[in-house]
Amino acid sequence: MQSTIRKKVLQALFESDQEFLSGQALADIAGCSRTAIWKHIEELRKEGFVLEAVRKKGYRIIETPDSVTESKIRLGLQTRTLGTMIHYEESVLSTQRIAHTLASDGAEEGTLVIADEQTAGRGRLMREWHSSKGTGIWMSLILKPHLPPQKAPQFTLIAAVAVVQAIEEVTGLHPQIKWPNDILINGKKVTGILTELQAESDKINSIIIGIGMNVNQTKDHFPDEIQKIATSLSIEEGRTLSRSVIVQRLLERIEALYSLYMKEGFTPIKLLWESYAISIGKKIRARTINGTIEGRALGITDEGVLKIEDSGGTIHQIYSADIEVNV
Ligand code: BT5
Repeated sequence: MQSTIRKKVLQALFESDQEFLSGQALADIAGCSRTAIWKHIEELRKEGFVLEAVRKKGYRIIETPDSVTESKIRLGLQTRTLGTMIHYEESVLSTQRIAHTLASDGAEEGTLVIADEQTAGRGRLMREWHSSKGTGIWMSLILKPHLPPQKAPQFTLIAAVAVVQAIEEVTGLHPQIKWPNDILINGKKVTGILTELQAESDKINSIIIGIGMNVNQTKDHFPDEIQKIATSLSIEEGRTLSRSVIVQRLLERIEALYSLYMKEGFTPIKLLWESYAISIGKKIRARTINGTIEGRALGITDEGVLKIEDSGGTIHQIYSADIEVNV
C-alpha cells in the first residue's frame, strides 16, 4: 500500500504535462516536505517512470512505463471499492496464492493482487497458466459477498462478461465467451478465469477471482504447446496496448456488474453473458470429471449451470467441464 502522497505527486505531474513543477510546488500540493518529494520521485523512477529533474525548475514526466504497478493502476481508476487496496509484485509464483493468504488474514473487499510475472501461474485442476514477464495481466481480486457458497460459480460468468466489455472498450475487438471460463478471439484463448473460494458451509468468506489476460505477447512468447490455441490482444489488434488502462476498465466493469448482480440477481448477467457466448445452440463435447457428454448446448440456467441436450433428448446440467465446440 503506497501513500496518498505518491498519488498526489503523480497526479500533479501528469496534470502539468510538459511544464516543470518545482519540488516546493509538489511539496505544497502533497502536503509534505521537499525531502519526502525527492524520495517519492526516486521510488517512481524505480517503477520505470522517466522523470526529468532540472535545477531551479523542478520535475516533469518524460515517459510512463507500461507497468501494472500500484501508481499506474491508481491513476485514472474510477471505482469506489475495487482496487482501493492494490498489492503489486514484480514476480510471484501465483497471484492466487497471495490473494488466498491476504483473504485469510482479513483483506478488505476489492483488494487486488497483481504481478508483472508469475512463475507458477495455474489454471483449473492445477493446470499450468503461462504468464510471461511484462506482457500480460496476471491478477487476483478478492470479493466478499454475503451469499451462500453455491453462488460462487456465477462469479466466473460475471468476470467473463466484464473481461469482454473491457476488451471491447479498449480495443476494436469482439471477444466471445466459451463456457465457463475462456475468453476467445477468433477461436483462440486470450483470457482465462479461475474462481476460488474461502467459505463455510452456509456462507462465503472470500471469493478470489483470478484473471489471466494475454495483452502484449507476440507468438514467440507462448510455449510451443499453446501456440495454436493462445492469442494476445496485440496479436489480434496489431498494436501494443497499455496494461494498466485495461486493468482500470476491467475493475470498473467488474464493479458495475457485481453491484447489478447484488441488486437484481443473476438474470441481467445471464442475458449479457448469453449475448457474448460462443457455444449456445451449437454441438459441443463436455469433458467432466465424471465422463464425457456430447450434445447441443441449450444455454445456462439461472444459476449459471450449462444445459446440454444429448441425442436421446436427455438434458444434462454441467457444473464444471472443458468444452469443445462444433464437434
Ligand atoms: C484457466 O484455466 O483458463 C484459468 C487461468 C487463470 C490464470 C490467472 S492469472 C492470475 C491468477 N493467478 C493464477 O495462478 N491463476 C490466475 P484452464 O481452463 O484450466 O486453462 C488452462 C489451459 O489454458 C492450459 O492447460 C493451457 O492449455 C492453456 N493456457 C495456459 N497458459 C495460457 C495462456 N497464457 N494463454 C492461453 N492459454 C493458456
